[in-house]
Amino acid sequence: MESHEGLDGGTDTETQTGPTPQPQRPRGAGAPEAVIAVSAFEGPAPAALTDLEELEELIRSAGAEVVDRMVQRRRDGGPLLGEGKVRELAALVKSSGAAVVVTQQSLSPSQQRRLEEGLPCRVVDRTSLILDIFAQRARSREGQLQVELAQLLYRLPRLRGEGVLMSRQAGRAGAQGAAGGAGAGGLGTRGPGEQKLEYDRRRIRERESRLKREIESLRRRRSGQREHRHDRAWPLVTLAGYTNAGKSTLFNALTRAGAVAQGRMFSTLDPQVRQVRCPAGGRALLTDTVGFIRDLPKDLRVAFRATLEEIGQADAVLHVVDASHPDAARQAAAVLAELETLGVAPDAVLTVLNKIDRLEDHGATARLSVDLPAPPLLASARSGDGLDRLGDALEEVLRRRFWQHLPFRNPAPRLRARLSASGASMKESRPDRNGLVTVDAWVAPALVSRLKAEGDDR
Ligand SMILES: Nc1nc2c(ncn2[C@@H]2O[C@H](COP(=O)(O)OP(=O)(O)OP(=O)(O)O)[C@@H](O)[C@H]2O)c(=O)[nH]1
Ligand SMILES: [Mg+2]
Repeated sequence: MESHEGLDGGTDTETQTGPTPQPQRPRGAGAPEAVIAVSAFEGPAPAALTDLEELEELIRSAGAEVVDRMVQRRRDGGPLLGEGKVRELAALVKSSGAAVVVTQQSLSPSQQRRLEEGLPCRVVDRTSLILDIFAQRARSREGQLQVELAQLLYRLPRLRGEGVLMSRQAGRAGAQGAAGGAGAGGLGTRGPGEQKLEYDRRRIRERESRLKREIESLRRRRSGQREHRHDRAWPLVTLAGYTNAGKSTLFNALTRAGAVAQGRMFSTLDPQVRQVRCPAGGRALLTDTVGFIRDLPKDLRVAFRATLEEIGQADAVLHVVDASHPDAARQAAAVLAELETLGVAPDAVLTVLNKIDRLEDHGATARLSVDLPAPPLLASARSGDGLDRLGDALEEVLRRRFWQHLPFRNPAPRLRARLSASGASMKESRPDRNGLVTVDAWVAPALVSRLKAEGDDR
């Protein structure tokens, strides 16, 4: 490819476009939007290429089509893309018929504006792309509120930048829709510049507070339900893992549920809970939840705090890794770091190397170069391979806390009924010489303490 000023010649400069030049095709209505993926990276090139592949996967998951890519090493302290590079990209946009350029790097409002001025298409960064995918997937009330909050948080600082631009534009002919797409389009272009923006900003802040309050009240309701589940005495187990690792498929395999599992990223947003039975009969509640991704946008992290916190409260976490993914080790490391921030104890984590049916060499998974708190389990959620061992291992992790030997002088019918109503599995010994009966129960320690505190007939 032709090189341009300020970008070529140095050993620190790499440019790649490709994979294959796409002939321009007429795109009918309803066809997926054509997108060019762009990365102006710093740091090691192999990681940047893997990140770009992930970006392309995200673009496809958002329902668009990647028609070309541009990878460029960014010069120290230089602009994201130099002028020549922007011109090159503009030509690529025209020849490929792309409607959108998506950048791997986050764009400041001024970077975004500069690119939009130089390109005949919309410009979106990775964060905003992920927010878009979340917006498409959110089904539950809580999920929708969380996504809306994340979008507001993302947009607020950007309004300030646009405010300056819009106030400058206010005196001009005016209503050229901002190229930022839905939501950003038109904001500030119709009114008297800053005043309109101030007004909108205030309303946005009000909306932000309302959303936070509503999310908090839904969270409280859900945590009430969680308490109730504790009443039922079962341990809480959460699936966690990189997006697309196979969490929902494993959830379905373990619970015979019908959770959506698809070969696209972030299929699951709303937590789902089902009962699972461990091999020796102990029961647990299994939660399927939203997937992780490297560099999770901070606005999403804030908005999904409640969902993420729930992972931190689980009695055990099944950390699902797509062992067939070329980037499995980095993905696993990213998830483990996230689990640590959420306060998950290392001995509560069971790592499941999933999709082993796609591996010819199972030994390859053992060489996965990531520090795991415990030896991983190999499984295929699709074929069912390894799920028995997984059940045993899960039971082993939970057994330490949930399998209890409770001595009773006389387990009166009332106590038996309470334990049994709470879902505890019980085995009762015959009374010994002193009339003591031991009840082996699979029951949460919290429930036992409460029964004791309530002065049951123990
Ligand atoms: N070959 C193979 N494919 C699997 C296996 N487990 C899951 N998959 C496929 O991987 C893709 C992603 O599976 P999901 O279960 O949706 O993954 P997830 O982790 O829930 O993904 P998100 O909810 O998007 O974060 C789907 O196409 C599944 O059919 C497996 O053991 N073997
Ligand atoms: Mg899922």
